[in-house]
Amino acid sequence: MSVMKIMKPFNVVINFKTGELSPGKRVLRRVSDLKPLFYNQKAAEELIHHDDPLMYEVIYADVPEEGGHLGHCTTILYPGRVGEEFFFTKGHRHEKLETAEIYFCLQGTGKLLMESVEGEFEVLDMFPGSSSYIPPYWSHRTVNVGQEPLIFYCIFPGDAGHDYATIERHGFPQLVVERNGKVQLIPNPYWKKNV
Ligand code: PAN
Ligand code: ZN
Repeated sequence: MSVMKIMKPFNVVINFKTGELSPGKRVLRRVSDLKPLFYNQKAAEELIHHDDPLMYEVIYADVPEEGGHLGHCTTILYPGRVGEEFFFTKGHRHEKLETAEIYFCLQGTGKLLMESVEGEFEVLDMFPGSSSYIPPYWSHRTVNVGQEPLIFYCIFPGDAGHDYATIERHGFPQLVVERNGKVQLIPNPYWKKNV
């Protein structure tokens, strides 16, 4: 016999063009919220002092953060750069490492960077209709490499939890930059392999 509270089924409505999820709870992330994560700290400081641009919004459906439930949200990652680096999400691994996630892209063009706990690195393209499976044990970060907002829908186990500190310490193995008008992945000199 389950000890979970029985809750009522419900709908949320997602606008595929804007990423609005309603009803939902919105979290905003500005350049200052991601400050330690940028390769070019001087460029980040300049942007923060100028107008501290909004990088992304996450809109969460109201679901208990418990096993058995499925957390779901939209992310709207705006186009832009800090120095050469395209705007990205903080990136995290799940506190409960053995939990997976699905990212379904609604609008825009992006890269999904992933690193396993063993230090393997993988990148998937995100485009309208792409549905990316992030298996258990992989850290994940999205990068907007286009001119439009990158909008995607995420579904994850309610009890996954978010560990941001590990990524803040280690970084990802590669950076996504614009050089000579092109999107390029280059080695991250500050990356520390997970041990
Ligand atoms: C996503 C992310 C969302 C924002 O819902 O949380 O895209 O990225 P950060 O959490 O790295 O700021 C997800 O992966 N949830 O588990
Ligand atoms: Zn996640």
